[in-house]
Amino acid sequence: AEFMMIDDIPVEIQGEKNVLELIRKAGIDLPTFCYYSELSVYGACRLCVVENKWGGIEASCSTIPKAGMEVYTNTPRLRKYRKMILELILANHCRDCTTCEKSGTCKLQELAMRFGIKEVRFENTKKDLPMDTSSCCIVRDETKCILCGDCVRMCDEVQNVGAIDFVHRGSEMRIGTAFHQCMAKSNCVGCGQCAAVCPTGAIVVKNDTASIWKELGDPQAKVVVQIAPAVRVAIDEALGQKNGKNVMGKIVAVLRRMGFNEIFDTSTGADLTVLEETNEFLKRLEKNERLPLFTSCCPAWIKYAENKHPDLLQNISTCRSPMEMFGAVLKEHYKHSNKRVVVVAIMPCTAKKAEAARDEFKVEGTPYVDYVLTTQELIQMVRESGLVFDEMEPEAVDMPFGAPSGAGVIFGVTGGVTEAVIRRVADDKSINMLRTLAFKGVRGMEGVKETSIPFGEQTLHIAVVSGLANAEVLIQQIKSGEKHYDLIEVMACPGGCIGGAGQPFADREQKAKRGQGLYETDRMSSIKRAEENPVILSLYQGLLKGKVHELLHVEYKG
Ligand code: HC0
Ligand code: SF4
Repeated sequence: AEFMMIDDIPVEIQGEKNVLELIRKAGIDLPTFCYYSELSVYGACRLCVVENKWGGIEASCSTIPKAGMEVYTNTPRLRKYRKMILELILANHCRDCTTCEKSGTCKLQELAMRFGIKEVRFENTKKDLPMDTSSCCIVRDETKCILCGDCVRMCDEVQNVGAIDFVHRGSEMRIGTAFHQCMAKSNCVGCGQCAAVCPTGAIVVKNDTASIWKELGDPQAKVVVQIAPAVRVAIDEALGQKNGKNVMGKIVAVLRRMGFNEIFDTSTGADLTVLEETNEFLKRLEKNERLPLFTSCCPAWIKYAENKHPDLLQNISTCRSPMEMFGAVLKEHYKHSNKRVVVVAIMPCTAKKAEAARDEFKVEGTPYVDYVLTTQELIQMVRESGLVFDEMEPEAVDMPFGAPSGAGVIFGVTGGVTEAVIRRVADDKSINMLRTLAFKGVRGMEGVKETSIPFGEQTLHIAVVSGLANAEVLIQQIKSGEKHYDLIEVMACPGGCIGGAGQPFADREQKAKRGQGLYETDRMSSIKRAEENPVILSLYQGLLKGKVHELLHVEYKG
C-alpha cells in the first residue's frame, strides 16, 4: 500500500484522482468553490490550497497524490490566505443575503460563516448588471457570480450544450451567452444543472411558489396536484432523513394540509406512457421504420434534439411525457367542474417548467399543466407553512386515479422507463423474468448502459443514457454505423430524474440511494406492470375513448 502524509497522519492512496479527494477521505472538509468530481479540474478558486513541507503552496485539487508526499491543510498561512480569498470575493459580491434565493444553501455564505469573516476591507468594483429572468427554468444574477466556472463546465462537459461561457478578459470577465442573448433565446435546454452546481445565487431555479400560494387562497380555484416519481425519494433530505426512502405518503399529507384539493401521482401518467410507448415501439419494429426509438419524457432532451439533431425528431416517441399525459387527463376529467381547475406538477426538474409552457401543450392558450414546482420549491413551501414534515402521518393519493404500478414509479431513475417497457414487451411474464431483468444492465448510476433482450426470433438492442454529452456520443456512434440499437432512453440529468436540478443537491452516492428507494417501492408494489393497473384499463374504456391521440400524443413544432 502507498501512503502520503496529511497533517502528519499517514493516509492510504487508493486511486484518488487528486490530493483534495484524499484529504476529504481523511475526514477534513477542505473548502472549494470550483471542484466537482464529475467535472474537469479548473483550479481557479484556490481555496483548497495546501502547504508542502518546504513551505510551497499548491491547489490540492490539481495535485496528483504520490507516495511519500507530505502536506499540511491548516497552517496559519493557509488560514490567512483563505480568508483573503473570501474577502476579495465578498468585496465584489452582492451581500443582500436575507433576500437571496440561495440564502441557506449558498456556499459563499457558508464559508464566510465558517471562516468568521466579519468585515470586508476592499472596495466593490463590480458593475451592477440586470438579472436575466427570460428563461422559464433558471434566473441569472451576475452580481452574485464569483467566476468559478462550474456552470460553464457543467453545461459543456456533462450536457454538451455550451449555452454559457466566459466572455471578456481581466476585470471585465463574466459569464455570458453567445451573442449576448438572453437565456430564453440562447440554446439553453433548461436542464438547470448549472444552477445545481452554482455555489452562489448567480444561477438559481425560477421560483413560482408565490403563484401557488395565491391559487391555494382562491376559493374559486380547484387546485389539483400531481407528484413526480423522483420527488418522493429526495424531499426528505431537506426535511427529515437522508436515506433515500420513499416518503410519498408524507408528501400527500403535507399537501392536503396546505390546501391542495386533489392529490395524484405522476406515475399514473407514467403507466399510460408505458402502454402508449410500447405500442408505438412494437409498430415501428413490425414495419422496421423510424428506429431506434428514442424516449420522449425528458423535456431537456427534446430541446437538445430540436437544437442539434432535428433529423432525429422523427425517431423520438410521439408520446407526451407522463406529466403532460396526466395533465391532459386531469383537465379532461374535471372539465365540467364548477370551479377553475388549476393543475400543479411537483417535479425534480427545471426543464418541466418550460415543457409546461410550450404551445403544443396548450388548448386555446390554457396549458394542461398550469404550474410546475420543483422539489426545492415544495420544501420551501412546507417550511413556510410551518408544518413539521417529519411528523406527518402518511396518507394515500386520491381516487379515481389511485396508486400506480411499480413500473410507473421506477421512471424516476435512469433505466426505469426502459425496464418498464421491457416488462411489457417481453414474451416471458414470469416473476423470475422480472427478477433477472434487474441484473440485465438497465439499473445503476452509469451514464451509458446497454442491454439486449430476446423478442420472438429477434434480439432487441437497448441503450440507456443520462447526461446529454453521453447521449451525443451515442448519437454519433449510431450515425457512423458503429452501433445499432432499437430503443434508446435519454435523460438529460446524470442518474435520471432523481438527479434533477430541482432536487436538493446530491452526489452520486446520494443519487444511488434515491434510486434504491424507487426500486424498493417497486418491490413492494403488488402491481408491477403498467397494463395491470386497473385505473389505466378503465381510463382506456372511458375518458380516453377516441381521444388517445388528442390527449396522449404530441407533434413538436420545434
Ligand atoms: Fe421524471 Fe417523468 S420520471 S420525466 O424522470 O418519464 O421530471 O421523477 O415526472 O413526466 O413519470 C421528471 C421524475 C417525471 C415525467 C414521470 C417521465
Ligand atoms: Fe446549460 Fe442546462 Fe444551464 Fe441551460 S440550464 S445553461 S443547458 S446547464
